Amino acid sequence: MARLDVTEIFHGISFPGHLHTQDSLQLALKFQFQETDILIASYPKSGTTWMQEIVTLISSRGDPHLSQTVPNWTRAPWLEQYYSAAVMKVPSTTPRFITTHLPHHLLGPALQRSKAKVIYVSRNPKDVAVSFYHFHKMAKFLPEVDSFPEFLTRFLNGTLHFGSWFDHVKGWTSQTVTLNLLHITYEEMSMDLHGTIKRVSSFLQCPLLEDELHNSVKHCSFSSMKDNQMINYTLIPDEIMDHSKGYFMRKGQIGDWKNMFTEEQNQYFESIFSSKMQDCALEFVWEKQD
Ligand code: PPS
Repeated sequence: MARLDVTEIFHGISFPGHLHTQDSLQLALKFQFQETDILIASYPKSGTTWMQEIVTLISSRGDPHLSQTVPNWTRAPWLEQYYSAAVMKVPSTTPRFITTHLPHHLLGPALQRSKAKVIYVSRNPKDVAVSFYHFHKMAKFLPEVDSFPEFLTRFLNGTLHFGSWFDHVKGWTSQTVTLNLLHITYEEMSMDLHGTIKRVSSFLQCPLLEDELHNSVKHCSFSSMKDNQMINYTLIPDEIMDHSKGYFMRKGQIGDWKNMFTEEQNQYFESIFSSKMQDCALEFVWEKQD
């Protein structure tokens, strides 16, 4: 399945045809969630892979064997991608880890009928935009990008692949009452990984002993994950991800947007952000705090 230049438009949102078909997207909306399922939902570049590693290590009680032998897309497949039906045998007696980049307005109806645990991961959108821009340069299944200003405009008006960041974040985070949902931010993971893993493990009803927690923290660090072939995407051939153009595990920092945004771009961003987020009380961490 190459289809590197194919775009699937589904409910008005573009998805890379390399990983999605109309059928796979449609099937995701009809997915029968089980009470034991654990769903990681996120807009791309928000810390998805990091959370996949965290839930793997929690379920393995800090033992890295699974995370070092099975690729993340097999451990926690994306529900809407074409291969997921084959990976997820239903029904399952053990908890299934599932990932999605779909917005809540598409996946919500399927989840409404279940008690599945949802972990929503968000990240400050300036860093998301920068990370996504760099990822477009290496991922050959995403459209070619020209300049950063043009990319930023498309990010802000919601016309990039995977749709609008604003709709995604507002849609999912407004569901803390209707769904069994835990909202975790990239910045929390970055500033307090130990505390975050503890929170996630208690949400998953899998509390860890201190040494299990310590091992989980160790194997979820940026340097550990950057060296782990099962999570750093180096298993993907250059024809699909051009590793000479950058790394998936790129910088892993809060506030990298400051190295990219001009003052003018920042003002433009702020004006769109404040108008689109006026109905939302979420607060974001924009730079590393000492
Ligand atoms: S994707 O393509 O949607 O699955 O990408 P996603 O995993 O959501 O986001 C990738 C960014 O997360 C960073 N990352 C980490 N940062 C710090 N520590 C750890 N352990 C970690 N794991 C992943 C990764 O480097 C990407 O961010 P940038 O800013 O590009 O470095």
